[in-house]
Amino acid sequence: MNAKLASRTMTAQEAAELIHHGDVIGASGFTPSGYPKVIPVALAARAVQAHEAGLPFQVSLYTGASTGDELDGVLARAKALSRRLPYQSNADVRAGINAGEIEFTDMHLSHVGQMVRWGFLPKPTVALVEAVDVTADGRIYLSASGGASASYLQTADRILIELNAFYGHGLKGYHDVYIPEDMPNRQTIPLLHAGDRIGTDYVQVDPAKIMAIVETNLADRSGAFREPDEASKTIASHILEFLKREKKLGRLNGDQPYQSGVGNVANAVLGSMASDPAQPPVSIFTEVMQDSVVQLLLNDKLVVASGAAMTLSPACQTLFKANMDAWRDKFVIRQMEISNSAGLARRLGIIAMNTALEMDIFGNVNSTHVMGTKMMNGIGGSGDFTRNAFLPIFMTPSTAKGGAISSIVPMVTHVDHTEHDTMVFVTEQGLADVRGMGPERRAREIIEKCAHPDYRPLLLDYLEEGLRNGSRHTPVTLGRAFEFHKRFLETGSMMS
Ligand code: 0RQ
Repeated sequence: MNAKLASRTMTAQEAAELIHHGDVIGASGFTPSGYPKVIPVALAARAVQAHEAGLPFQVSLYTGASTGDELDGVLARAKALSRRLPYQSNADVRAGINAGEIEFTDMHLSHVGQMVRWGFLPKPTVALVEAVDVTADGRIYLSASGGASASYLQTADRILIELNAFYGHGLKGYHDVYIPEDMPNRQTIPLLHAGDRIGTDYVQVDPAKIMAIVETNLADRSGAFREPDEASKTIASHILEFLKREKKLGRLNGDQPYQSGVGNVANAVLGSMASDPAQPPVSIFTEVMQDSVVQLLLNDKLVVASGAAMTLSPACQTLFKANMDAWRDKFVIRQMEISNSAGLARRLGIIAMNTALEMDIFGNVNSTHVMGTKMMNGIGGSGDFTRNAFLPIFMTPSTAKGGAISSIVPMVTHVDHTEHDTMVFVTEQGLADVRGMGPERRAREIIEKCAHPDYRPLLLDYLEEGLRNGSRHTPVTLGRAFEFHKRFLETGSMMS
């Protein structure tokens, strides 16, 4: 670090003093990966002090996606967040959103960078990013996530950096930073294969904007993955069987990359691929590269993986650290405008696998709102991928809360993915491939293949009444459409 930059090294408390009430923070972080870990803690303490003194202190927080508790949790508990986007999964942030204390904009992740650069959203005033290196001429080498950091760094006037030695310089070379040109001069994104590198491995900024550098040595705080439960394993086996059949039918070729959502079910699907001796090597074009991607690599089943973050369990972080030099050509960390690009999902012909909270018999999917009103996490990248995938797959256990909730309902209470976007549904009960079917056939297929047997008669009864009294095209009975949800709210179970 040259003298000029060295003069900007300071403590987290000093850096937090550079953030003011009303600031819009564009932070790094995508799932608990590559997010700032000490400045937000100091900022939260400042906010608490200000509140105790009767002064207002709140900021807006934009990130890549959800982050760790040292960013989202501390700020939410300090009542320091007025606005949050585009995705979160922290219990305290969620509570603040559902209590109406935090305004949450639930967005397709691929939209964020462009909306920030073009001023659709209030411009970030502060970029707060975790990096592994920074140079005197303003090259910032990001840590384990890409998110929307490059757009935040370009638009904000104040840049605060946490320089984290945990992965250190070994992580240099993993990122591929590419921002599409502005219209009307936008070019074709020159990416033809999942692993192509089309940009730089750093973000270039004006070094004069770097106000603070805080040195740390801290791991991302991500949890260990649970051993997949029986339902997840069964869902994974239905999907793998289906994909093999599709290949045999000539409707998939071996090179089409996979996108896989977050969480244990998604991890179980890729984990099952990794342990299937018959599985040929696959490419991954996704958002979050989880442990299962490393498992694919260790089992010689990974061509390359591209995503917006490496989100690894503590054990897998240690393994990654030990192999960073050897694995550099196997992983690409991108900005989410590229990892989630609609155009690239179409071009590459991705197979998208995401988790639903609930799906209805006609194929609409709710990924975000419990009982239609309570925000869970957000749509994240599931819409970016689902609408543009070659083959979108939604998975979920057929019931939740010990069977009191059916994940297959007459009508979803909030629509994130419409029947026009969806194609294949999977629960532990089976797989419904509804491509090319009209609403009635879709409904029969989804009820028969995916619904839990206890709920099938209720769903069929609903469908039959629609066919008797409603339109024979989309047999909805409006007066009964939310009867499952109403019953759950009244009795604690969707079962009659
Ligand atoms: O609640 O933990 O209190 O028991 O919802 O359910 O089965 O553990 O599922 O952790 O995989 O999350 C859709 C939320 C699934 C997630 C969602 C209850 C259930 C449990 C969680 P408890 P599971 P998961 C790329 C892709 C949107 C974003 C996305 C998500 C809790 O996958 O946020 O796909 N997706 N991004 O009991 C009421 C129902 C329910 C229900 C389950 N029908 N009604 N509660 N639950 N079904 C990643 C990114 O974008 C970063």
